[in-house]
Amino acid sequence: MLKITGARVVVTCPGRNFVTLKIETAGGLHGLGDATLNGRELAVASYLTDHVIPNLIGRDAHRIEDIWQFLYRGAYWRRGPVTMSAIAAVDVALWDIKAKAAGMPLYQLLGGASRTGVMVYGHANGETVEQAVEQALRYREMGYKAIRLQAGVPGLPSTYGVSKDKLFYEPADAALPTENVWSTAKYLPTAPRLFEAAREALGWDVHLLHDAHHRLTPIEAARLGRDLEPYRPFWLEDATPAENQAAFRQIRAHTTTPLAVGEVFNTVWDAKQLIEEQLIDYIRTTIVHGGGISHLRRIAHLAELNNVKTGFHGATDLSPVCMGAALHFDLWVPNFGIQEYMRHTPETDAVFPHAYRFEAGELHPGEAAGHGVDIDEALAAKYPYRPAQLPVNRLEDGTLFNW
Ligand code: CS2
Ligand code: MG
Repeated sequence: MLKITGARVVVTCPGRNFVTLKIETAGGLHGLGDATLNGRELAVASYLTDHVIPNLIGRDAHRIEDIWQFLYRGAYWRRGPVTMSAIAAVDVALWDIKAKAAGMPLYQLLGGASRTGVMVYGHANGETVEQAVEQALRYREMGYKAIRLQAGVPGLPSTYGVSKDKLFYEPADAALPTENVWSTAKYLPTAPRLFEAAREALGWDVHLLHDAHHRLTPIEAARLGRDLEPYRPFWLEDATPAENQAAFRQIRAHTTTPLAVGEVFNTVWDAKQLIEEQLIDYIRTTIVHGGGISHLRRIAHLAELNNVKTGFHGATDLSPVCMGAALHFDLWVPNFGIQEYMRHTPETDAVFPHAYRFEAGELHPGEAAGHGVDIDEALAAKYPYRPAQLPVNRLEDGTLFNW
């Protein structure tokens, strides 16, 4: 019995908001879990502080599965991003504690390494195709084997994925949502041009990815998937909003471009049809929003049975705690695909010292016991929460659309 003696939520904003759960035990071991939900951070902080932590004190930290089931079934109001991010934070903190108690890195506890390192992809973007390709060349110089390409759309003032600072991308840029303007008609011709220029400049020995960010109808997604086929993309991500899982049958019927989806999912139920009908090739649901390691193992095993690989979300709004835990999972999981890696800023990395390292296009979680990520609470306290929300999108005629 390893008694949980305390737990608290740390909200900090070293450039962007992060929510971290710290669980302490009688043995003096502590564990950390990421609970960051971009634009809704305080909802998860309250869910943990007001509704979860009182239920943790006195429980056995080793009983990870029992606590997961208590928090999932016991909530009554199951699923949803807030609930599952809170459950994820508890789950990851308990896995961190168990691995520390066992004196081993978390990947060993999961089943050991299935590969030598974790292939990651970086984010090349630019206002123009030329600028995006220039950034892609820079990422290749940095050793990346896989690069996501995003470019501005002529005629639109801004576009998803194009950032001012080329190495860091943070879309939650204001206390209330900024309004972006979108036109699919203007966008559709740009992505093939971007990929053509990128293949011309980088050749074929690099994986190229693209994120359509939920903005196409299924048939538009099929059109784009077909237009990109000559350039062999590694994947086309979030091609169409995926609440309607069956909609992906239309895309699948028209194109061989691999499909990735799931960063906004929070349980296996969001992806069950997509996976069982093999309508996608990569599942992006990640540890912080998908109920933690215990639930992501279930999703990964279902995916494994159906030729679907993992491709975890890894944007800057997922903290280094999530990245650390994800890398241990990535090193172990048999059907690993790729890991997104948007670098955090130096001030974020200072708040969250970590063992993972980037080398030759791969990340390795390191050999520290647990998930290898900690928090400097004194430094975290210097960065108070700052209200920030994600943008919204409107079509050119003002219709509210998908961001
Ligand atoms: C994007 C994210 O990383 C991705 O693939 O979809 O930038 C996403 O927009 C943010 O994580 C939302 O907070
Ligand atoms: Mg995405």
